[in-house]
Amino acid sequence: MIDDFHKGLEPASVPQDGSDLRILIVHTRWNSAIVQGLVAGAKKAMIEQHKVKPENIVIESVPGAYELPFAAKKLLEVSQIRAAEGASDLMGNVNLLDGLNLSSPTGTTSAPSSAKASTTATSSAGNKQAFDAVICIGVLIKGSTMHFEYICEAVTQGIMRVGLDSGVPVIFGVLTCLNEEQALSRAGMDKDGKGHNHGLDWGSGAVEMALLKSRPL
Ligand code: DLZ
Repeated sequence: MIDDFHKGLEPASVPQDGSDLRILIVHTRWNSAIVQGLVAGAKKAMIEQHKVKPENIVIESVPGAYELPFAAKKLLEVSQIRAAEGASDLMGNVNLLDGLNLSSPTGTTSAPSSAKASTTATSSAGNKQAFDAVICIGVLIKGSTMHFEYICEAVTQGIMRVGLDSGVPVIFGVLTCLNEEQALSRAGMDKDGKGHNHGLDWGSGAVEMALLKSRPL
């Protein structure tokens, strides 16, 4: 047994200051209770460990894990257009969004009322800073058919593609579990309390990767 064993992600060697970052979380409504625990973990790490401002964390929801890559791509694009619009405003130029009918700063993804409220609250200030990182959060639990394998493969590839194509880090916050007990343990929600909330690691990972993206080399 290793004495100083650290469960989950070992902290970075230098503090990761996220106070200037804007982070998007896209989560599923499948397996909602466990997903909410993971979302809470990601937010906790970003706010308490990395000083990300709560109003700079935007939360959107999608139906299931299969929809995560599309939503991440779409919302990233919208945030980048909004940021360009902000820069254009500052220069006194023509509005780049004229004719584009984008109704909200975070796009048009439908969400349940609870998730929508938090999205509106965080985005209504008209923040035009593009997202510095995205965290896609979901829980896939194996059933009795091949469905699980196909969705896992598609989501994994899709999330990686969004990150590589956009140049914005996209964290793979998707648990792929054989049963519900495994998922509960990896969300730190197991009965015996031995589990670890992987959402904490995803929050820290998002900050670290966002800072890496903009680090002068
Ligand atoms: C259909 C389905 C199944 C069987 N299981 C899950 C799951 O465990 N976790 C999850 O996030 N989504 C699941 N889905 C829904 C798919 O991800 C997707 O929403 C639908 O196939 C519609 O595209």
